[in-house]
Amino acid sequence: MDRNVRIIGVPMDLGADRRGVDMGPSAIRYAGLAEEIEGLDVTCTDWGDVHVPRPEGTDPDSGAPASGDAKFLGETETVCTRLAHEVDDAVAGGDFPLVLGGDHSIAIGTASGVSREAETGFVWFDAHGDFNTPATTSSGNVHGMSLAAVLGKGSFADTDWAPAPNVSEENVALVGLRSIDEAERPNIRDSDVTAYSMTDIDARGVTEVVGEALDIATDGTDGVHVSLDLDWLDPTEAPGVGTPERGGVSYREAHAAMEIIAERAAEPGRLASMELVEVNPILDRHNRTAELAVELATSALGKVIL
Ligand code: HAR
Ligand code: MN
Ligand code: MN
Ligand code: MN
Repeated sequence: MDRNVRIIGVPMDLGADRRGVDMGPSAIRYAGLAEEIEGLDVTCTDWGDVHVPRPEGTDPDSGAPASGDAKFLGETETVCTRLAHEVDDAVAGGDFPLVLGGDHSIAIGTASGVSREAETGFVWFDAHGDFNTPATTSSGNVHGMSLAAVLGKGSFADTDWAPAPNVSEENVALVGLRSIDEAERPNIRDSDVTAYSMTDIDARGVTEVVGEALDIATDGTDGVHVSLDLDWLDPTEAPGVGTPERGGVSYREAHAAMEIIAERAAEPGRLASMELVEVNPILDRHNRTAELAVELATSALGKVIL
């Protein structure tokens, strides 16, 4: 990594049903994130946390009428607008933003901040598509809609905060899918994103799939944002997530993917930003999912075995 890493925590859980993911930033810091990054001879500054309102005393129906069935949309807008500002600030200051969630709804803020001045491709590692809209969601949870929001799908198109300024669908690749809602599937199929399921990884191997995902995300863009939902991994490796899904990638496959990202970071379509989301220490065993998040982040930032 050729830039100072700026850590930005977002203790957000309003986009998900299970409380505990708001403690993700603390758990990831406690797992030694800053120390491990400095061990790579990369400087690192912890910028603290973006303020997130508490769900107690807030109204889940805020943000209506345009929100349809999206809970806490007003608060999500507030948090994502703050985060977008912080990420934009980091990029403008020549730093590399490393954002710690929090649930995956925060990707709306990261995307908007990182793409403010630059065409940005996305590689979205996830078991889920996060492609629901307020019209198709069955849960009302914004973390299941965040990629659709970034791309201005459905009623998100009518908002001025959700669609990212410089992200094209053609430059978005999802990797590792295995849980898509019935009503969500056509949203993905009718879009121009490229979606790789676990079946693709089974057939072609993680190296080839991630290499192709990076080709898509770097094609004509200034940089790539890596959004890493820890439920991308198999729950045997990452038990501390709110919505675990069997059949995810292994520990080695996840490392291989991050190492490919690190290799590409030196190229012109370089790594622009990264986020680690959905870590839930309450559901975890001895903080191992947060430790895994730290290991994967350092791999993506250039850690090698020899
Ligand atoms: N698809 C389901 C929904 O919309 C579950 C989605 C989300 N879980 C996540 N996001 N962790 O990746 O509610
Ligand atoms: Mn500022
Ligand atoms: Mn997700
Ligand atoms: Mn997920």
